[in-house]
Amino acid sequence: MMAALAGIAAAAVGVGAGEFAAAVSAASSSPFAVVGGALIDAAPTWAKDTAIAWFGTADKVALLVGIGIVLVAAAAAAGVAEARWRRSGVIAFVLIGVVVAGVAVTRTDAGMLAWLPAALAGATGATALHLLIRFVAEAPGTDAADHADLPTRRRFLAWAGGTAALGIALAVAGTVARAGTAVVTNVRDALRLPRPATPAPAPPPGAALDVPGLAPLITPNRDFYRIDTALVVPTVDPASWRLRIHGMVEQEIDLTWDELLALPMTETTVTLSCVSNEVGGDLIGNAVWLGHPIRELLAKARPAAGADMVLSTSADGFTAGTPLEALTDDRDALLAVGMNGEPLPLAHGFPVRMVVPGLYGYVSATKWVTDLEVTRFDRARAYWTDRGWSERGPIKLQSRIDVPRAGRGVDAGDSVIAGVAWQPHTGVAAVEVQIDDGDWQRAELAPAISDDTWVQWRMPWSAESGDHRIRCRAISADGETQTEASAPPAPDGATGWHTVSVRVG
Ligand SMILES: Nc1nc2c(c(=O)[nH]1)N[C@H]1C(S)=C(S)[C@@H](COP(=O)(O)O)O[C@H]1N2
Ligand SMILES: [Mo]
Repeated sequence: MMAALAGIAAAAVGVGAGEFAAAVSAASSSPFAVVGGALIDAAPTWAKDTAIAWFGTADKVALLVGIGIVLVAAAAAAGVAEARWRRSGVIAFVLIGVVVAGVAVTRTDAGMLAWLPAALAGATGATALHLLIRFVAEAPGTDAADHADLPTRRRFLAWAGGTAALGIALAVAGTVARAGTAVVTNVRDALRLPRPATPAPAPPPGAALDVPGLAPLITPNRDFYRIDTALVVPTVDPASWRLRIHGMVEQEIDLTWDELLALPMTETTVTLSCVSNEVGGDLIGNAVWLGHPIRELLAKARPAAGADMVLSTSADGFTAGTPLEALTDDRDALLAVGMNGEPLPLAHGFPVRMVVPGLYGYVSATKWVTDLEVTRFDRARAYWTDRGWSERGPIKLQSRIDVPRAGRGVDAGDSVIAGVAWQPHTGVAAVEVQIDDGDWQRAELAPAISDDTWVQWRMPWSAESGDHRIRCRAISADGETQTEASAPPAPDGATGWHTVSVRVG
């Protein structure tokens, strides 16, 4: 009996972990839904017809309940087996996890991490069973479990009950997160954003180079890197969204979603980078943002003399400290509502975020923003500055080689080297490339959309057989040459030359 309970409690925590992981990760492959979906697809027509005849529109619920009953029975059996033959139950849990993970990746809507929730569920369940069974099986071959002394039984029940309760709590938390996401996703899907009073200029002809493997000039939303501290993506309903501008201002401002959308909208293309982006890394993207310039709102609020920072706060408590100047000068720092022609995706700050050309995200790009406090750097601290990162975060001059990829073979003969270079709000004047110890050569630089965006570059290369080292460096519109000195991301952004080693054969 105790062994069976151990199995069921372990299954509960495993399922809870899996459902929670599915709800909060982009994977969203709930192990239950995966098994249910696969069964529906595999079931012969007569079975489907019978199910519908028996259960009507509740057929799917009936299916999930059925899967639950089978799972409880299997888990109880695995517990009993584990008590008899050590590892057998644990292995059964792992196998179930592996099989469901395998099914998950073959589903048509499978994302890259589709296997994760089921794998986590199996691993968690197996671990829990391994730990719980220790109370039970002192004497292999006998069900010593039920003869355990009272204190042992009590402790077992407490642990098994706690484990099962944890599983239920995780599953409930996952369901709540999913429901919130579903509601806000529907609101987002129904939204029509206003047309910009100032549309983004079209990219100049030739701005997008035709080189396979080169990062696209505009990063599609689904490929745009995501960095934030939110375990569960905040779900903010525009109907209840409000922005407060306060602190060292003459006029406090309180803005609703409808009021924001009624203001003139600007559209602008801006490259956003994470301070944690390593040299050659991909925590960077370029998008067309739609929003209202923050400088207009601050002009209405009238910051007091002596203020030099705006502390922005998100719905989930994240904060960033942005130099007041970057929000009041002529650059297009936006309170953004749109990204590449759509409302902001939930993970990128729906309904409203900040985008400030020239500054790393951690000091400027607050997603799900709800509060702007005008203050001073010597009075307020922000999330990452409290954790040792620099107070100021201008994006450093950088360049990256996208083609050829490191470690990939290249065919000898006519080839091409290509990449991107950026220093938003300054602009890039040139990119140079060095092959092995040769001279630095100027690459062809495509025209930039603006100084706020990255720029693509390429250079023809007659690749000779052998191993080669390719490096690149950018020269900014200010005449600065990208430094060779290599620095890690902390505390204010990585530097160094991106270097790629390739074998030509
Ligand atoms: N609310 C909130 N906003 C945030 C963050 C965060 O953790 N929470 N991270 C910032 C960081 S470090 C970066 S690099 C950018 C990334 O924006 P993205 O996920 O849309 O690419 O968001 C910024 N805005
Ligand atoms: Mo970041």
